[in-house]
Amino acid sequence: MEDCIFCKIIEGKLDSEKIIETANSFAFKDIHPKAPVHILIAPKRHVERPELLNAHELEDMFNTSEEIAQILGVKDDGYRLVFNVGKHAGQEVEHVHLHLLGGRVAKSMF
Ligand code: DGP
Repeated sequence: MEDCIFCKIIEGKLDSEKIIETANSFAFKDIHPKAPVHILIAPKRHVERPELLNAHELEDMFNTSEEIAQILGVKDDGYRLVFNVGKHAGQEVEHVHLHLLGGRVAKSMF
């Protein structure tokens, strides 16, 4: 999608610190990290809500998350995976993305 910042990153038109790219996903460092490890995993296709992801994209995003956790050394201690959906969740970018946060003990969300 033309005016989508994440589509531009995925297409290489905007710089990012890429971690991994697979057939369906593109993973890169969050520009405003909220944890020592903060990676965004986005589907390559422009999808605006998680329920519109297809099974291949979902499987790929979760497999990619696990691979990133392994590569960046947070798998054993654990990490958080978060989708922000809509305004009350503070979603800023309308191209679905999974946040992977790790590298420190997370505060309880509840
Ligand atoms: P969300 O609130 O779930 O929509 O998260 C959007 C995240 O995207 C936010 O943590 C900051 C990050 N972000 C926004 N613009 C850019 C960018 O141009 N490059 C990178 N690497 N991250 C971005």
